[in-house]
Amino acid sequence: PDAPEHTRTGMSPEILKAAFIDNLTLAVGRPLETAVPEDWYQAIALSVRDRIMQRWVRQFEKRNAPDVRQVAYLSAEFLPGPHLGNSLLNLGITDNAREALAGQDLDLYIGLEEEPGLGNGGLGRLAACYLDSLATLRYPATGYGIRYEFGIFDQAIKDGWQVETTDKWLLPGNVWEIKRPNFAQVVKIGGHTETFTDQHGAFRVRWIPDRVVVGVPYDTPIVGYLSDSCVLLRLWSAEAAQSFDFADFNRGDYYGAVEEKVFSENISKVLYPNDEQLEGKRLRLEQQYFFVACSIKDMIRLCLRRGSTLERFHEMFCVQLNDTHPAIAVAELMRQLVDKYAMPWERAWDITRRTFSYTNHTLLPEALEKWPLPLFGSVLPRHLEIVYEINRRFLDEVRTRFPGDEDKIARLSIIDESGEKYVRMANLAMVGSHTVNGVAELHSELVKTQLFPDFHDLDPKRFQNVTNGVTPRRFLGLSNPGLTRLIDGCIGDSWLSDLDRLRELEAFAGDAGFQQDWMRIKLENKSRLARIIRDRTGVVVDPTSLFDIQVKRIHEYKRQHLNVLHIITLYQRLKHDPRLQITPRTFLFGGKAAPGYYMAKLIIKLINAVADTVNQDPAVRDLIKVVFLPDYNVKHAQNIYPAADLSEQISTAGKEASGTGNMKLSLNGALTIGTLDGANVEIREEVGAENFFLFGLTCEQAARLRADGYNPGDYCHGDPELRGVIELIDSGLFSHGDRELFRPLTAHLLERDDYLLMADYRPYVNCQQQVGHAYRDCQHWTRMSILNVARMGKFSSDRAVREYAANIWKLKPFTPDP
Ligand code: 26R
Repeated sequence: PDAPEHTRTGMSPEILKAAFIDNLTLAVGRPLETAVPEDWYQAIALSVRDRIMQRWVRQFEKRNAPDVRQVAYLSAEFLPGPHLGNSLLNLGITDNAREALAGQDLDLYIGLEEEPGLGNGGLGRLAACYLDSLATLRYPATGYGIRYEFGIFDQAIKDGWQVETTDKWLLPGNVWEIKRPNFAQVVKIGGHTETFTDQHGAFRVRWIPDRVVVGVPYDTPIVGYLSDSCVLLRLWSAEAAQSFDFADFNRGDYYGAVEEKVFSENISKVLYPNDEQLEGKRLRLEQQYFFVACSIKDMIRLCLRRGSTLERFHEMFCVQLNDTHPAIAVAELMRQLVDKYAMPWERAWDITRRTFSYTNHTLLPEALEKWPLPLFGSVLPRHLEIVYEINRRFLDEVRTRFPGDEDKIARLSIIDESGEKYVRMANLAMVGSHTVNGVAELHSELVKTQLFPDFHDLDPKRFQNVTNGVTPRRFLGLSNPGLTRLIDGCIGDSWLSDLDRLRELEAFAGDAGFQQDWMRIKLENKSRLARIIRDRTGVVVDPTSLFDIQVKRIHEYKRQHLNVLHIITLYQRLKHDPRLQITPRTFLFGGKAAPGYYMAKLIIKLINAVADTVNQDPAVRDLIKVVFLPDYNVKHAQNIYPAADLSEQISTAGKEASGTGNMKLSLNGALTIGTLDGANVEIREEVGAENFFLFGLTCEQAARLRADGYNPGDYCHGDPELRGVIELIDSGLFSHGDRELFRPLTAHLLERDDYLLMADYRPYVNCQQQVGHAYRDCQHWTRMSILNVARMGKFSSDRAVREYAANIWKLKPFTPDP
């Protein structure tokens, strides 16, 4: 007979109940009678952690076997979202936990968790989706990053403006992480280099830093969906080398000693909330180097512990660079191999090139990282020398292939010497990687032709595409239980780990009964969101209206203000014709603006100003409601996606690398109104042009328009309705008579309009009219919604991770236990 289940590992409702109570009393330290919901959350989370830890430890031998290659995913950002709900789902014990809690509200407890907001948006969330898929597919993997004490700021709206407050996610404690002081690493910063001759008479370099900090890893194992497999998220926290500098202390300089501690700990203090420009921030460079150095040293330690030599480093580890933020890893691995382990340069370079691959996530020129040379040299003096040597050898090679083409050499160089000198991190990542990939087909083409054409000429085979994907576990299974149950009842439950099976839903797209159920669930989800909107903003919205949703970072290129122009257009029409019938809509916005990005903040103010005016005006007859939901994050996103009817993906073509919100919304049955940008192109291909609302310039047309001399004013003056909208904003109607408040925005649109809103306005508004019309045909809309979900299989992060593993990492999954 089976051994009885252990309280710390068993999965049955009875055992879980015992575990919760054990943890409540013995770990949280609360008697049953006085426990508050926060105590229950802790007790349940600790019980879940036990079960994850058991799987993690069980896999230990396999993971450390000498022939196992693993991927290290280096990312300055991870946005995992709250862990408890997802871990219960992945362990397959949500129902058992509910039963164990007989009568108590598990969802309440799940909702109490503070999420680790250790990322800005798409890039960090993608990393988290990939960890979920890596674990689910049983690949050996570690996500390496920074344990920021303060993640992305919390956003509040005051008088329509964004107000930032610090994110104190660690305040209530974090049960999911385990501190590993024994694996701490020492990191050097600043100082100078010296040369010396070693005992074999070889010429060597040593780096004398002017300060050192200690990186302490905190580990969070991430369990896969019904896979019994885990991956590790290892985040580094900066600590002072000694908590007291005793020399200073003995001299009586107590404050001086403590100051040093504060200085060191600054490195992992806060996430930079910028997702476009960042001018030479020393601390940011220190952050990047800090986590990269810790991670590379950790890999070297693991490599040596397994009895391997560093000659085989690239056989033990493949390292994925998530954008250029960790690109300094190329120089750091070279430094370790050459300086510390005395490896010949050529050998070290070969290993380095076989180790790294690089993912590009943005084409925006202002988001390409470059460091002023003096700054780079003062933080990383030895790395600067190494970068120069890498560059010298690389450019020598280029010169033999393209003799005399000094322009080309200047463009390829890792050092930008056109004016003030800079280190170009993208060029360093390119030169140091065996593969570079974009994140959607269109984007990957543009990476070849627009961003790195010279590198592409040099070596086209290095360029790949891996279209992004999202985890269906969190973004459908967890966040949309109603739809999940309906799909399970229809095609079984295997789709959650094999998303292509959703295609079996196509057969039911025209089934009247199924459509009814589909609509009922969407309405329930919308009613839930309507309650959240009322509770958080005071605005009352009608759940039967069309929920038109744009949630993402606020950026001019994402064109939230184009959406606003459409809202004002409808408003203007309703004012002119008091009996006009339009499809009732709720416009919902969510997203944060970088604190220093003035235009983005003004767009938030505009949305709220229009909301205030429109929501109050009796002439609107409640036909349109506008809502800005503050503090958009993973937790809120999980309530929003399931309630969406329409997904706004309206960036200027050629600007959005991929987008992933587009996938999550469509996966939840929203139809997309969008441009041919990023992954929209592939979403439309998959769902069918007839189930997608397309508008706007293509990226080629946009380029041609700009080249031919774009004059936004012409569009405005040629379109009376558009002119009316701009004039309405300028009239002060939305700003209590202040005619100047939004002038920077309207003036920019009329005079420069970098993102071509004026050109795309009329096609957008017309397309929106078709949307409104289509929504009135409930059955047809529902059919399109079902088909959207049925055809989302491609956009699972499982598919994306398999592609990385097969084409870039050459990685094999663990074989399941017999
Ligand atoms: C250099 C620093 C200021 C910085 C620049 C850019 C910091 C952060 C970013 C964020 C970028 C790299 C980002 O998040 N890009 C997004 O990546 C997603 C995942 O691939 C894409 O879906 C999305 O289109 C892209 O904007």
